[in-house]
Amino acid sequence: MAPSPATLAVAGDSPSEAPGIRARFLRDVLGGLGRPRKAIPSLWFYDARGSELFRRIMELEAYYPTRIEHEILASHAAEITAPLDGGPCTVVDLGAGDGTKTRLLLAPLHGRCIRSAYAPIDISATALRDVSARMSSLFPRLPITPVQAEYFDGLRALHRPDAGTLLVLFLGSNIGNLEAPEAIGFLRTMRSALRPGDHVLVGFDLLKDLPVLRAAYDDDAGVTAAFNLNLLARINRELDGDFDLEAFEHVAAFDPTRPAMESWLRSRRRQRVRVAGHSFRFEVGERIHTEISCKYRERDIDAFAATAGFEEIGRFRDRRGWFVDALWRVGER
Ligand code: AVJ
Repeated sequence: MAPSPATLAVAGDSPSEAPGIRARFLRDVLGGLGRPRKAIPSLWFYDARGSELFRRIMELEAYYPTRIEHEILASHAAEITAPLDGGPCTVVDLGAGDGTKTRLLLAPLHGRCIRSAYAPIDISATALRDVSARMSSLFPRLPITPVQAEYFDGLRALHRPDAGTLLVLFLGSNIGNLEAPEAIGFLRTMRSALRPGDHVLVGFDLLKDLPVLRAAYDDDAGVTAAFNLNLLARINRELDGDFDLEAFEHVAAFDPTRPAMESWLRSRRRQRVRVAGHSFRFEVGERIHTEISCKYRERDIDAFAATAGFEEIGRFRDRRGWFVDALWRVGER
């Protein structure tokens, strides 16, 4: 069946996001700023501007994960896709981003599987539209069903009856934005939505020298700082906020106990900020927690697979051992 351009329609096909998404953004921001330890979940970074800034982060010399994972996928695409042996298959892409890495895997699958399809899932309507348009020009006969959703909600998209075997991609160490218990819960939920024979490819950024980690999350060009601060600009734009962007600064630090890189926005002065009619006070130096990016040891990956009930069938690394893509399979029950 020829794919129609209608498959490119996304919830919120205007520059703004879907209405339900705005309500959740508002709830997370009011709830997060009302807590004694202020925090806003990192998924809200990705509006159109935030997705663009993240694309620029991925081009930075200092931000190694994208480049390295790209190398890993480029050299192992055939091995990674070999277990999906010719029947109908759907590639589900959690946090699809711009799809540069995904296309490396779609190319061999699309050539070999009888019917292959692509289901990108992303919180950003703009990113989804772009990745869908890009994939449909690269693979004109590939059916594409974009879903605008958070990761957890996106898993519901896995319940489609006719998708064939699934290859779920959770690349880029996106899993690192979840604290370990959350990550395990997420993988378990994913596992229960999958069927025997389905596969999952998960990217894990490994623990490494601190200067390398620090440079990746606080680059000299200030792109990561702009990415973090855009969260406040987005609140101003979408939630009628009055954050003074000059009055906050980007802070990134390593927490050895998790271990993880974490990001905050720190208030440079004592101030009061209004969001959607609500008022929040900041002391000098008070911080809003905005992101956790967990860093893994190889044994953490074993533990994740075992706890979530996957069988590992391959582990792919770069030469320096900085990043791992783990290929897991759902066994017969
Ligand atoms: C897209 C979540 C994997 O945590 O490394 C990059 C986002 N934040 N620089 C990461 C990010 C700051 C990135 N992930």
